[in-house]
Amino acid sequence: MHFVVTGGAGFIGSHLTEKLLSEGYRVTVVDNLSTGCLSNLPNHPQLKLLQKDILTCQPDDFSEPIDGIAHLAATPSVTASWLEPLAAHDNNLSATVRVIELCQMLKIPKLVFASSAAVYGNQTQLPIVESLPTHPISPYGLQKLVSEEYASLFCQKLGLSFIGLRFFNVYGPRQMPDSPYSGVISIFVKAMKEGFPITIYGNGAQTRDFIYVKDVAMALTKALIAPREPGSSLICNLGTGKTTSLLQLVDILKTCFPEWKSDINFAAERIGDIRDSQADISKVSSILGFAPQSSIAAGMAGLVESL
Ligand code: UD2
Repeated sequence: MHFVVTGGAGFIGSHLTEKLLSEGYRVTVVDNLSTGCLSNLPNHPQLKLLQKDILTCQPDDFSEPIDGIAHLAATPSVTASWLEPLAAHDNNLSATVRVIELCQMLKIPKLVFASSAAVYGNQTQLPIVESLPTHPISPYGLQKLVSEEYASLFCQKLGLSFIGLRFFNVYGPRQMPDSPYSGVISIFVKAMKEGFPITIYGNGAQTRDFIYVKDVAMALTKALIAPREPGSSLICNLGTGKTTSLLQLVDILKTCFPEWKSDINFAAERIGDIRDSQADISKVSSILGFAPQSSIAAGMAGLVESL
């Protein structure tokens, strides 16, 4: 089978690409390398790179039949979506519409989409089940939600089978630590590795459902190969169902970096931050047979080992 991965040179996309290749599939990565890097990709005879923005892709860019497309290319930043909403709209929503058009023109039977827990906004009812009302509180969350709705609307018309996975907090090797808006784990790991202090916004009791990137790659692979009815639409949470507070996270990281002796600073809570987040993963478990393999401690050890 041959799969296309948009954003395949990025953090999550490169792990998916690796996983698909390791299972014997052929992969075409579409990436404009705006945030992805060539060094994230392996040298592999079954891998092709189309260095292009998905928005400008034409059907004749693809020479062989495609069994499924995983659409991960995006501007994955809440802050960027506030600062440059039109650019984020192009990269997060118009790009999805282009992918749907390509599915139509190239008769691609399966679309798997990287959605986000950001579609839920502030939920007080935990764990979060997919049936709760969505209420995005950022342009980014809105763009992910409308992308899901576009795909659901078109899939019936096109006989396309659509799976949207709402990622919770993904971490692991190749996540960029260099922006203040990067994931907290990549920021803390970089600081501890280099002996710098870390800053906790709020009191550290806030919790997140952190999922290791290799588990995300496994779930995406299952979604790509799962037999599904043509024209069907499925939306699932993708997390571990477990939560970790920032203080617990720091304790685990201290065991990974025993030589780290710098400070933990506490600063005001970040505006717009949610307090707690936890996925209900019953749906992805029962329909796709997904079960996370890495505990937070194991994932963190994998991440530290990769440095
Ligand atoms: C996640 C997603 C974001 C969006 C949002 C929706 C990531 C990286 N971000 O944001 O894209 O989907 O969920 O709810 O997955 N923190 C510190 N110190 C730091 C950095 C962060 O204390 O140096 C705190 C931060 O204030 C927050 C927690 O760590 O309470 C997690 O922050 P994050 O940026 O990793 O992820 P989150 O859940 O805010």
